[in-house]
Amino acid sequence: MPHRLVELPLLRRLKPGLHVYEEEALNAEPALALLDEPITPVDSFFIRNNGHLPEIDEDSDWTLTIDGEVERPAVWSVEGLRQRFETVTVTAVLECAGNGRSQFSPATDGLQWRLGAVGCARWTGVRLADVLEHAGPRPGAVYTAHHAPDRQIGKPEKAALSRGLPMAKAVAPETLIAFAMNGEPLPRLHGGPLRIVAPGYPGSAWQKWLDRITLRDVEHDGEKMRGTDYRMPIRPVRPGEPLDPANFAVITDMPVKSLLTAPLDGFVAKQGERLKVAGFAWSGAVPLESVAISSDGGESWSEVDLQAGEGRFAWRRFEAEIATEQAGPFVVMARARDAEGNIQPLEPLWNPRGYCNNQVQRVRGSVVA
Ligand SMILES: Nc1nc2c(c(=O)[nH]1)N[C@H]1C(S)=C(S)[C@@H](COP(=O)(O)O)O[C@H]1N2
Ligand SMILES: [Mo]
Repeated sequence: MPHRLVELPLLRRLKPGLHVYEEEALNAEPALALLDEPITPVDSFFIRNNGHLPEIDEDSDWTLTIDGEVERPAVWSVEGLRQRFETVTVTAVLECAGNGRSQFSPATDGLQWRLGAVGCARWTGVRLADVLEHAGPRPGAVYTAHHAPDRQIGKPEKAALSRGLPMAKAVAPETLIAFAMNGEPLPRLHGGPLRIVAPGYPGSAWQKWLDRITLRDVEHDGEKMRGTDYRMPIRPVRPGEPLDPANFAVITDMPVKSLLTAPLDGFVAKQGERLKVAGFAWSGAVPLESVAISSDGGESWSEVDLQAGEGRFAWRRFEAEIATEQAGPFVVMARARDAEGNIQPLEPLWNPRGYCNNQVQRVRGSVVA
């Protein structure tokens, strides 16, 4: 059965709680109330596409080609990968580099994501390292290039996205070619039958509908891999300043961050009752260390207990209760810190394309007598 573009009514049925930004390049994010679970259900998971959804026939016809700087190029079927290589499951946060972009001032180009372009799922597949080892990378191989059949809107000759990984991340044990999500076959909307899982890297590195991996002897320069795309300035850039792509580097690591999933913006609490606060924290390459919350506008912070979470790349839950002594406006904030002392900033670190906003979230509500 050929896979047609997803019809909006179908999406609304599959993922009823998502706010749809764009239909042609389907982009949608959940309300934060839907993210209040350690493992994000597929029907609450955000969707990010740079182009049309590809038309895919049966999974059984799918092949993955390995070529470029390798001794033994190969073509794998999904079944072939499953039979030849060990199956592993990694629980990991997938976050779009543009998550939180709507909070930048001045506004930057790009989808104006609120805070929901993130989720944590169990990803099952084979290690990219094993598949590459089988092909025998040549000494000159420094970067992978990932390819998929989705095309840009109005430009069918152009790939929607073709990104890659530095070899060190490609062969890291957590990096997968995944075929399942939360124990189900990987849904088409999330890249089925095969996608890259690159824990700690921005979502853009998690190529969906993966059908070719080419090892390269230079940093990959595919679609959305050049200029300022998914790149951060290596020294601060002021709004309006002319941009020199030489001052930008590929985002290879997402910053430490937390998300409050309770209470929600606009909450009303009763004076004298304790207010339940809950959320999640995660980080990229550097492990998460701690989370503190504040209910006095950041004057004082108190550390909360972090639940274990499912391994190094999963998000970790925190729950706390805070006193509501005075009636009036009430703001809850959470701030995560990683093991190298990096801490969420109180204001976003502006950059021209609006990436990696890990500013402290402020949930605003009120306490009533
Ligand atoms: N082939 C392909 N893969 C892709 C993309 C895309 O447009 N095409 N978007 C990337 C981006 S920017 C993100 S944030 C994630 C989103 O994954 P999801 O839609 O499963 O949430 O997919 C990545 N993989
Ligand atoms: Mo993204």
